[in-house]
Amino acid sequence: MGIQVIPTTPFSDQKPGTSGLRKAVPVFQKPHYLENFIQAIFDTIGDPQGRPLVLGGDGRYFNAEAIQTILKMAAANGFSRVKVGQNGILSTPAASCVIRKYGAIGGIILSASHNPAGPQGDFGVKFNTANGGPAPEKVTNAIYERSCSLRQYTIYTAPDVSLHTLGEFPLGEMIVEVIDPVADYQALLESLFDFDCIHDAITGGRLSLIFDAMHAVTGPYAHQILETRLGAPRGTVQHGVPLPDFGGGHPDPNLVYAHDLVQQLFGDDPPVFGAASDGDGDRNMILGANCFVTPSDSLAILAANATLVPGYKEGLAGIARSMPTSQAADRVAATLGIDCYETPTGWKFFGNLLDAGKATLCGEESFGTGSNHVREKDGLWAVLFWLNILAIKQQSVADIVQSHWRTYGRNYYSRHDYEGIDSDRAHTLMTQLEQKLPQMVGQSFGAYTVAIADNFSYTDPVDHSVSTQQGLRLIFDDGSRIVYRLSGTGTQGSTLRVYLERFEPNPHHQHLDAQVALADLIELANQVANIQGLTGRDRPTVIT
Ligand code: VG1
Ligand code: CO
Repeated sequence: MGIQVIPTTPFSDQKPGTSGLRKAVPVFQKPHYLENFIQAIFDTIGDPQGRPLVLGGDGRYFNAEAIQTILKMAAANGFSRVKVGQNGILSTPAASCVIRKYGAIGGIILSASHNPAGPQGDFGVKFNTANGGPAPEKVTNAIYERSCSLRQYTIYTAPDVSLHTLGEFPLGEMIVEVIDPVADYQALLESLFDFDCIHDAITGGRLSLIFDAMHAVTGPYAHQILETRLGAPRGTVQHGVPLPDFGGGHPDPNLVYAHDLVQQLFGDDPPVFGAASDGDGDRNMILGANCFVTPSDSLAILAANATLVPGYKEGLAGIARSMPTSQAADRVAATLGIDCYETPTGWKFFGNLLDAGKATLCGEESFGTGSNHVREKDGLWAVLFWLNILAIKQQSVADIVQSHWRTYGRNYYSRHDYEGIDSDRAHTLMTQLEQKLPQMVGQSFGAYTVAIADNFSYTDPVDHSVSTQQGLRLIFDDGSRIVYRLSGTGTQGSTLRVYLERFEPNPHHQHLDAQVALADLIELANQVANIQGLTGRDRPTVIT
């Protein structure tokens, strides 16, 4: 027992991506790999005394082992207290909530989010700062630099700490505090939404629902909040037992991977509402009877109806969306007379806007929605926001969506992903396309004339930091767009994402299938970037 100093050599591949460091499990299992990255975090965050560190994960394979390693390293690195979720569980938004509530120095969340899990699946480590949000680029860059020069790490040698029982347990000089992963988070949501109104609508039979936890972290949260507190019948929460391999599934709540749920909402006798969340609980998919709400529309609809909900009844300071997210929210912001911010992809870019009080609601097209209540996107928060609106309006999801389109117009939207393509070819595609952009301005392609063609660059309005190369944009003179990005969360090859958007103001033309409505743009996107030629793929792997 005692503190050990372990010599190590740096790994050159510990640069965090869009959302933390994600690698295949066997990479994290390499000797010293996890330890090096954790030491790099600890060396970067400053004095660990006095304020707790928050620790938890989505329960995926390797979560339990990693938690023990991190606890022992925290004890050896001078932390006084670690608040860890019972059995090592904390969803991403719950971790953000706990960091903020208890003034923590920050938190470590173990998750690869929507990536599959298991011995051959993915694992990940995210570091969140004291505001509860993902570390901004200047912090992740500092962690990476530290990881490149690391020569040793320190760890306390002791038996594993049991995380089954709530309470405080010593580990060397440090206290390990095992907390209920749901309680603080539930209390926060209860302060925002009218739980009694939702409860009455559910138990009164006016609001039927199903929630698919995809065998990931939201199971215990959804059981407690939707069934126990809000009175939804047992069985409302499906796939509610978290499994280390997420049941072999892909815990990404979209039309492809949440097919069980989709079948029920589009089948016989569907419930009023259906939703799913991802591996770590920060994403959401919203469905109604025979209706899918795109995440971009969901953000706009929540914004337009926010004052119905107690936590937002005073109105919104502003809305923020990631650049590839559709401009539906911009139209609501314009009507409300509030600012709408356009940030690069990744929740870390919303942190400054939320901290500065410039934005209240934020969203990404990738099934991420959230607000200033925490500094992460929040799956169950979005579900409760919808339930609160439905309980008050007593309309179907489809009616709410269609009447929104009639008022604001419809932004037809779709994302086409080409997953696991050869990295060299993906980079060639992006480079060749970027070279073509300058001469494309002013050119016409059928009905579309290019107004702007660039590589998106963002200057943070709060700290003025600049983030360049955030996605290639073709913006047409009618506001339609094609955006191309390479994913920063994958672990195998490269994933090309193509985002397509077209505005339709005429209510008579708002009921097409998005793939049909966007057919011209899809064709153009493929042609301009020579996707088929360069990737060898004749169609996307996932369409959302
Ligand atoms: C994807 C999404 C992005 C999201 C990120 C993390 O990133 O596009 O919007 O913030 O995943 O989400 P990328 O770089 O692969 O496009 V989560 O729920 O996986 O932490
Ligand atoms: Co996630």
